[in-house]
Amino acid sequence: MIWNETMECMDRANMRTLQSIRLKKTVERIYQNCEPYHRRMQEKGLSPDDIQTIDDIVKLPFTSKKDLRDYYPFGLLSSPMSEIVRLHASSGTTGKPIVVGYTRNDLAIWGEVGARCFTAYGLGKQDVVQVSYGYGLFTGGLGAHGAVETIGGTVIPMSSGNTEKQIMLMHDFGAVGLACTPSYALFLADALHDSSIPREEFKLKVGAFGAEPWTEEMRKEIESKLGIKAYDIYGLTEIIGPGVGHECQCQNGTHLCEDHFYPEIVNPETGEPVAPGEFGELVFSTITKSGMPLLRFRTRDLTRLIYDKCECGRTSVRMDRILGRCDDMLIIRGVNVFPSQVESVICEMPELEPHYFIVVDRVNNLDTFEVQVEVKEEFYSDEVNKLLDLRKQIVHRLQSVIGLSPDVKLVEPRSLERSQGKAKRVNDKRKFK
Ligand code: DLL
Repeated sequence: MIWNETMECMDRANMRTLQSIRLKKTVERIYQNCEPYHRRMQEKGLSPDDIQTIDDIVKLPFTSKKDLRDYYPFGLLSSPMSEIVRLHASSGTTGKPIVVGYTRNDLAIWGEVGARCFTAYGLGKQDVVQVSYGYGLFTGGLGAHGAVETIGGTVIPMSSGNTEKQIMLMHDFGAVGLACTPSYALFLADALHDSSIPREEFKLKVGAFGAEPWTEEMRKEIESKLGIKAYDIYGLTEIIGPGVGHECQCQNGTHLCEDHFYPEIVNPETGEPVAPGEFGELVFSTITKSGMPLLRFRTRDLTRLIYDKCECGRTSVRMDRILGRCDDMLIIRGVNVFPSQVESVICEMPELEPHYFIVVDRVNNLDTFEVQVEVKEEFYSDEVNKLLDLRKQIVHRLQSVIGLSPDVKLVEPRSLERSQGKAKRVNDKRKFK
């Protein structure tokens, strides 16, 4: 099933015309209403008249996560606060999060693109869908929620955690769809298996999994353990949240909603466009949003674009799986974590040396997150209570900055390995499994 055939199956020439019109309008809006963009365009000698077609997009300046941090919290809005009806946020590289404001119209766009995703997975009005992404500032919960409501399905706003209850309600409410991170899906699969309820009593058929990278092998594991079809859903806070792209029944690439979010692939080092079909960094311009439209946002995600027509009938461009990131962002239990956030907490505590090491692993399908940190000589004590107290403080601080509680290991001064060149601060063991 296709939610919006006109847009999802439009021929390429018409799509480019539509994108040109929408880009032009967006650039005019931003130029008039957003001072930092206005200034940056002027510095490049650009005015909205220089943008006539979508091909002119390469003239425009890039936007990065750093820009969102520099203009924190509302400096990149192109609408007055009175028009903003919702705020979401995700991790920045240090203490402050990055913030996105949505107008009512932006929320309608989000519902529309989300509806395309869930329709492509074969879900509809008659279906109950359990949303087990976190609700709150993270876009996962409310994004998937809006999508299910838009298709007229019945949403269970479960949020993440509380596994026993997840299994009970999935069973009792007859959930056909499940939306959560792929790692949580695997965790739920084991819990479902361990529960006393037989699989035949569950109606579960389809999953919408994203917010973190996952592999074909993981898909196979989820599909066989849960006995469902597992589909990819892609998105990022800066652009809108989940719904920027989705797989279809062919499970052969993630269709992008390119009538709203125009994708480019650039060389991550030079910023130059790569040849068609080549891998590089994914860049998005929002071409319909009004609250915080962004031009040429550098996602740091590495992938490639596929323009061949898909067998499902959609003509929209597809992206390949995300190969990784070209920055050091880690995604742990679906939460974005930058080593620099850990560093900023450690450096502000007088008891600690600025030497730390992060170890991430996956045990029983759940991510583990350990932070080893050196305690200064004068604070390193034989008194266990003192150290336990310090450990508690660090966990508490990290929890409030990152939104996750790591397992903190206090180590003796000068015990962590020093590097000769670039410091190696992270061991992500998950990559090798
Ligand atoms: O993770 C939005 C989302 C929620 C997407 C629920 C899908 C489902 P952020 O927290 O801003 O937003 O993180 C965005 O997560 O740049 C990718 O690196 C990664 N990511 C998101 N979806 C996928 C996916 C949400 N399907 C960052 N595959 C992005 C691989 C993904 N990576």
